Amino acid sequence: MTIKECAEFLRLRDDYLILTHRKPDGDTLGSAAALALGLRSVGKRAVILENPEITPRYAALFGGLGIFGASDGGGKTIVAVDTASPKLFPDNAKKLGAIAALAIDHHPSNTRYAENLCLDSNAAACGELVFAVLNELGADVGAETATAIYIAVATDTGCFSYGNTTADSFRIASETARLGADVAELNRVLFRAKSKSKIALEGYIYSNIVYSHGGRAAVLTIPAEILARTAEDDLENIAAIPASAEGVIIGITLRELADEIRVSVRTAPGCDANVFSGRFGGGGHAQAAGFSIKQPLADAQSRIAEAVDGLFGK
Ligand SMILES: [Mn+2]
Repeated sequence: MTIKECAEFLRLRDDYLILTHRKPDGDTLGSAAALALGLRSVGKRAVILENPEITPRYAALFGGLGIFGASDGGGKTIVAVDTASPKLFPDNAKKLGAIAALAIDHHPSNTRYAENLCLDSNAAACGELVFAVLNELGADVGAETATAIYIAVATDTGCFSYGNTTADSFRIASETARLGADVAELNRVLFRAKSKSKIALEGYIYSNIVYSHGGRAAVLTIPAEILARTAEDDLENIAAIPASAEGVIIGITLRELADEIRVSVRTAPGCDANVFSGRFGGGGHAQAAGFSIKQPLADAQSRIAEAVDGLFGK
């Protein structure tokens, strides 16, 4: 459905329960917070289902808004934001996600699990769509809502530096600044402030990237023992590091978790991360995608090496 139809849908219903995806990032949380606050501003009831995986940094940014809570979903209109597939909901949201009335999303890989879908894969962030929907709805966008939208757009664009950044991203950011988002402070918290454990992790990353295929591929493996002394917050955006090396077309980051190898893929234009990840049952965006492999690390590494051979030749 279009932005207009999405706003009309929201105008007709009430009692919203908003779902975010697992490993919640700034976009899913910012989109949910802005949607909840915007709906409340037009007299609707709206809560966000508590996400057990929210990290301390985002809990500090969003926790004080009073919009997170528990619910069994009974009688609620369930809306999912920034979530491409029902597999991506945290455990407490899986049942509810399966009966979602609406999904607002910007992932081309969206599996159309919700009854209604408002999708624009040209949007850099789901938050851009939520902002448009709220404007269409005539919602009162105050400083808190503007802040949530800014967090969504700024984090999904890597502070307006990734290839997905558009004129709309800047326009929306500009509007949120006018509406009261403290852009300088948010940028400091989101992009410059680092824990000492994050700096230590970056030290490991910068000395352990393995290049191949004439420097066009960069693979980073973060083994379990390094992850054990790393906070979840520290891992945000680290997948961008291997791909940031000059000349790299595809940067792949493997994280050795207890039960699987989680893989993040970042690519330069012309190399499709969504297609690459799709071969392993994952997906995402053209320049940023991911997947999981439930095999030992060495097997995952060799399967990925084979797939990279497939891109560039041996
Ligand atoms: Mn997103």
